[in-house]
Amino acid sequence: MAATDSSGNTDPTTATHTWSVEQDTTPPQTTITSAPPSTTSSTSASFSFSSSEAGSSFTCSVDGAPAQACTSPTAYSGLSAGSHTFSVAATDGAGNTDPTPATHTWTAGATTVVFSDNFSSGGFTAGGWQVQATNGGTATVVSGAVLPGDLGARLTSTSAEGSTASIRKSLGSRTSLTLEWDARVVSASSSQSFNLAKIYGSNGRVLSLVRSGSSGALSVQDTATTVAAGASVPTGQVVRLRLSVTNGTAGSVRLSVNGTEVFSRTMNLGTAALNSVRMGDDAKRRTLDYRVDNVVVTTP
Ligand SMILES: [Ca+2]
Ligand SMILES: [Ca+2]
Repeated sequence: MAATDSSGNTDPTTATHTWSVEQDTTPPQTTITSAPPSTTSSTSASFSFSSSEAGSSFTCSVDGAPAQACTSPTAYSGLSAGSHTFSVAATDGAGNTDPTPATHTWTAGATTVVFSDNFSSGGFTAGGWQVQATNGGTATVVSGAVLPGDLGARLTSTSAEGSTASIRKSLGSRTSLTLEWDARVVSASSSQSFNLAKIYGSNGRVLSLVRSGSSGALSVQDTATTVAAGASVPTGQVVRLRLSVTNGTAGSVRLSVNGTEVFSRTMNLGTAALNSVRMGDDAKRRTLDYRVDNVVVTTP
């Protein structure tokens, strides 16, 4: 700084003053203040968090994804079932980022197995199946039904009058259930569709998974409509199917094939409790040889 007097003379010795500011080099500490429980059936999660330094900003990440700016609370939805880790790091006003982000690990989409059968008992009795096989239709447990050397269910029926084969399992009253199984269609009439599985409520059938005889294409049928599922079960192939339903007039139906979701839609499943599943078709005169194994039913 230099002063100039009223005559225009500038002070030849510029006055200087040196000072220092306490520079902030201390990173903030991040704390998660609310998070999901360690195990939950929900596939959504919300987190609240705070910083030891006022005025901090935050970045968040789930499962190691690139961190993104976030504010508290931050919510996630549509998480896959299984273990996830959330991490959040505060950055203070001076740009110091917490080198040890706060983390929370939890299990989303946890389910309870209400029924499973791999048919290793050699029959249908142990699983509590009700067997319907009439007029040349057969329901048997045989080795190699689906996988080589492994016991599974084989359902066959013919074009004969009254011929049918299916197995049905009661499950108690459920609002939501997920039915998974290994399916293999060894042969089926190209001119007939048939039901790979049906789900029932206490007022009757609410949902069918239908396979087209000509193409193997799948469709989902509620009490009123049939919708293409965008997937197929080709003859001879082993396909893991997963059908998740929640009842209601605006119920939820989701279908996965070999672990990939192919169909998700609101459908009318009625309001009655879901109470049983049928593998195979109780319609008659269907010419088919259909195999089923590793049936698992879970609830949220
Ligand atoms: Ca600081
Ligand atoms: Ca088996």
